Amino acid sequence: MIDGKKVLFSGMQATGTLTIGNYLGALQNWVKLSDEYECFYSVVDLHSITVRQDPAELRKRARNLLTLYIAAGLDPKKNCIYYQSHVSGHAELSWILNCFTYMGELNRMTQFKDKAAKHADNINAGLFTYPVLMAADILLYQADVVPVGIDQMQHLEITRDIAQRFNGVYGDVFTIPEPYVGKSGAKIMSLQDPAKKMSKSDENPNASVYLMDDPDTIIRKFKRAVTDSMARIAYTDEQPGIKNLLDIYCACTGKTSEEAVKEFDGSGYGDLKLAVGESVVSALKPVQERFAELSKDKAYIDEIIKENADKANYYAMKTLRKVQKKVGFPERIR
Ligand code: ATP
Ligand code: LTN
Repeated sequence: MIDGKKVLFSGMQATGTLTIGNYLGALQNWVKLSDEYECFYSVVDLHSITVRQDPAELRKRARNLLTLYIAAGLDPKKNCIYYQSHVSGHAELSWILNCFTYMGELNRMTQFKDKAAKHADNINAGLFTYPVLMAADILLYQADVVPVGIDQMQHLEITRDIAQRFNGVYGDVFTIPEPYVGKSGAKIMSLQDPAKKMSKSDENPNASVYLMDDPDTIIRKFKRAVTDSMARIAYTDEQPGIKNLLDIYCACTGKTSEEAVKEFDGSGYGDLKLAVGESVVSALKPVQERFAELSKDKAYIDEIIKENADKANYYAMKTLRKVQKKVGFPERIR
């Protein structure tokens, strides 16, 4: 609890251009929850280097991502929006938690298996212990809730296991966090292969709609979306392409899948694709406009970066000092 409010933590990697999967599955929910909780939203740049990055590119993308958090509607005076690398507590707590995490647990992580297969030439130890750093992110702020897409549930479970194990030894040190997954948009699929998650690192640009895509590109990508030959619009697993389009539509408009199915009763796939494309264009328009405005204001963004790093450090240190004491590190002499 901070000032009587429950705490929320979430983060995203600056590993590419955000897709509507990131927006509808995570960022949009962050904005919805931001009044109710004391929020920490991090640009998790320590996580990003588990895959090789070009330094100048990473710096640029990290700044764009931080700006995008604000453009999406998060008020940086109320929400702590900051770079993970500006708070050394993340790495320090991560080390300690590494000593409370089993190899066997990490071996089961599907994201590790996927990423290791994708980057076979660089299966580094950071990639393997990535979930421990994520646990440190969350536990450092004593977060009660963590809004994420479905793909991150396994990492939330291991976070809870690590926290419970630590608490079992040292008493109630960490708050046990709950995941928050939105009703629609929790798993947006690729437009070219609805069996695959839409991902910012997909090589096929038609598979993903990027947050910064212009309206014509968005409509074109939806027109090309892979569907089926069943010629009916229903929300069912038998029609994953159509289901995905309906999911996107619902996440953009706030409608339920029943309402959407009723609305498109009797329509052709072409009409559906166009309507979904248009709903995405209007959902993204304000974000794109604010992003363009904010990007011009260097001094404002710099001030946010500084202020919020200080705030994050303050809360992070509180937990870190407590943990260091619990595990038996000597007290600091002032
Ligand atoms: P990468 O392709 O680099 O692995 P990614 O697109 O999967 O990246 P992340 O940075 O891993 O994105 O995820 C940021 C947030 O967006 C997480 O909360 C994640 O659950 C959510 N997210 C990512 N992809 C989707 C998706 N297709 N549908 C819904 N949520 C998603
Ligand atoms: N692993 C997450 C990003 C992430 C995160 C976090 C999300 C790192 N630390 C803490 C929630 C809470 C991903 O989206 N790939």
